[in-house]
Amino acid sequence: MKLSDHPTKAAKEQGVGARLLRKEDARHLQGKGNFIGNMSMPNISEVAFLRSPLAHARIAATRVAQEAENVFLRDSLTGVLDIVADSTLPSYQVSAMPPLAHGKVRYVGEPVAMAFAPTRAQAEDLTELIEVDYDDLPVYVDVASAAAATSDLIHDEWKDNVFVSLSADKDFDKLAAQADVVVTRKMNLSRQCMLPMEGMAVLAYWDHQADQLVVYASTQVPHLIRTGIAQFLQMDQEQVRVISPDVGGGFGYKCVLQREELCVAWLAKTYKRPFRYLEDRREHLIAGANTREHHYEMTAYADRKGRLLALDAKITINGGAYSVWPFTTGLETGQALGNLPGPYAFQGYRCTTRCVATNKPAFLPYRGVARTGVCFAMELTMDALAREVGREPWEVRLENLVQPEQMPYVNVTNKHFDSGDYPASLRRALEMIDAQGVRERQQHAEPDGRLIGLGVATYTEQSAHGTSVFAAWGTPVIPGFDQAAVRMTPDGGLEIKVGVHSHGQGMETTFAQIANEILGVDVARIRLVHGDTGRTPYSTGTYASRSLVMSGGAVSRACKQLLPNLQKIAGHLMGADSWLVQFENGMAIAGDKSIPLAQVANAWYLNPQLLPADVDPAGLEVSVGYKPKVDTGSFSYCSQAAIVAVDPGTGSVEILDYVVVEDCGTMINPMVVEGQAIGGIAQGIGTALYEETPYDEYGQPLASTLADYVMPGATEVPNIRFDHFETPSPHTEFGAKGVGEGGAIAPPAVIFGAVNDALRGLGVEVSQTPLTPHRLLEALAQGREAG
Ligand code: MCN
Repeated sequence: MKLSDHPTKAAKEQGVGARLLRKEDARHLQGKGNFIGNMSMPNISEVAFLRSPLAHARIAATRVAQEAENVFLRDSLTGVLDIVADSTLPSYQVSAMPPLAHGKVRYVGEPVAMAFAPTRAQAEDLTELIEVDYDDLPVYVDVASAAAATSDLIHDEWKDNVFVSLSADKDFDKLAAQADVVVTRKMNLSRQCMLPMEGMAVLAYWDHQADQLVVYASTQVPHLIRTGIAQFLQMDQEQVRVISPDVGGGFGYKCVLQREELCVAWLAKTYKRPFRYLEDRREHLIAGANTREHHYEMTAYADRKGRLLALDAKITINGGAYSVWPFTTGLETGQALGNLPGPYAFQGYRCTTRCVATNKPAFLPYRGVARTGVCFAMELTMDALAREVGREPWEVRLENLVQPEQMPYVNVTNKHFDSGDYPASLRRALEMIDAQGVRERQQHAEPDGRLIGLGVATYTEQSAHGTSVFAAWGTPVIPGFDQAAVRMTPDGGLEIKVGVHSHGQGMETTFAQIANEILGVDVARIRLVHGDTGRTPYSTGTYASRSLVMSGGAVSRACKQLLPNLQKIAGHLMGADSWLVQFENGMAIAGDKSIPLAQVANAWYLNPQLLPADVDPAGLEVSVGYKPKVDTGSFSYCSQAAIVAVDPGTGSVEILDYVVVEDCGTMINPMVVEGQAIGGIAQGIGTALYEETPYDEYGQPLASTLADYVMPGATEVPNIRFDHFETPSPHTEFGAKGVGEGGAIAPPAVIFGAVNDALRGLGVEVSQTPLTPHRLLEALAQGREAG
């Protein structure tokens, strides 16, 4: 009998590829999540920080009122080292970030002092008993003034205000000289925040029984946080346990060690009792998560058909005042340099990328990392090139995309594209959005006077980067592998332990689907243990769309490693050859015989007399390490297209339609893949149209509440339509590639492309995010003036 004909086999509902509802949703929908803000603990103190009101100043004197207790300045934090995020990049300058400002302040909102009390309000009152005298220093808000400065540098010991500068030159002069067409453009992405629903949160206490510092942190990377806390508090790592409970979104904000986390850990270590700090929204907007501020000068060299021969780019990133630990400013800088060419096959490339220090909060690696910026710059350059050569924007792209027969393809920056059909994905997106229909519609004026435009973009998403890739960005973190531990319980359930952290990605479901595919255990009977350094294998954590490929790959391998023993025991119990035994729907099946998995597990744990003599004593529990076949990462890719309506009277932009054709290899759960993409696209729409943290010339942030900082809500996110390609990666388990960041990469490129398409008759091009009504009206007015 074939397995598919067996009476116990139901339709495949749970394994790889099933659109399963997320297990974890029930808990959250019923308000049963376990967030740090909801925790209570006897004798807990709440912590508040006094923050700098100035962007750049020396601390001349500090005075603490006599009645002030439990108040701390940098000097009071004995035994704590400054957070030093080092890098192996040769040009990199190290910024030592003290847990509390020392000697000078470098951005508005920088923590200068800390206080604790029974309530947050009382702790905030205590911080007001501290007086600080500041001597103003010149403030560097923009990259040009910061890079030009020769005195009063942001870090006194530096030679200039540049964190790091990288460059590449591959056959540029030779190929640029052959060009018939040269197109130059500038693009700018404004600084913005990251705004997960839950901000930074940390609770630390001393476990007297274990003689251990326990830190609950809202983090994506619990093991790294443990390493960092131990390093900067000068403790042994086994004396520190980090638990990351439910986390209300991370998006990259929570993959670094924050100074507030270090301070709270220090309090718990010092006073041996519980302390907690919860960042409020205003702190988050002013001093927390800052990202995206990129500036581009792009020159494309092409032939008359728009085939790109060479690209010259200058990229400047506003890195803020400090490099964060462990993902330094070198990461964003290296990613920008390496990923700018996108999915295109040109051969001449010259690029300089600088990350400049300014008096703004530290730059953090937001979802998509540098790729949202480089996709914006590259795709707007493609649009400009298409206009220049008089072709449709997609025709020029199809001319330049890496072709399927070229796969696997090593591009001009040595990226190893593993598999896929990039032109087919663009053609499918054009079909779904009805590009020809849009062109016909544009022949006639819209009844409401709005202008219609079509935008397209194709990008690659390097995911699951390997060891060598991270080494190229100078980070000390080595993320090219992961471990998983898998144990069958005596009643046939399964426990999976992983070091990555799921905080919205749905891994409690998708990792269970992987195990179900191999072992046939009901997903409801599989528990994912994550977010606790005391209970899970070491991992650098969740970021860079790495969890499925690395940690999910380890889960797959671990489940496969359980198989021989399971087969041996099951075969013995059924009187069948072990090699015949397969597992499905909670059953072990051999030909027309079957027994429940629970019976097999029970035999191993509780009925040794039933076991075959040669059973492996490793039993039904394994811990397995995994790395993909190559360490260059796997490359997902995607084409997105949108139709927008631009109102030239009000400057508003409405997204009328949005389509996505993505390929992340084999999908474990297509519903989760779509959810990840939709979330990312919503964030990308925010970058494109709404989100900005402006600063005045004194470095004062002008958006400090959600009344001034606009985020897209449900009404600003259109109904997004999908198609999926599934080209397996040759390098990973199941051929899966990462997808978590992808959605956020293309929307600014797509939306600006569409707006510029709508405005093409007016001779206006926009290229600065976010495209607020004000900016759009200004551009239209300039267009009218220019005639
Ligand atoms: N998946 C799948 N099939 C694939 C690829 C992925 O079913 N071929 C599923 C995975 O099993 C997993 C999810 O999609 O459940 C995302 O997997 P992956 O692409 O490996 O990304 P990570 O799990 O490593 O998540 C990190 C990524 C990043 S870098 C950011 S930033 C981000 C993101 O995920 N932050 C998020 N998505 C987020 N989603 C939420 N809700 N909250 C965040 O903070």
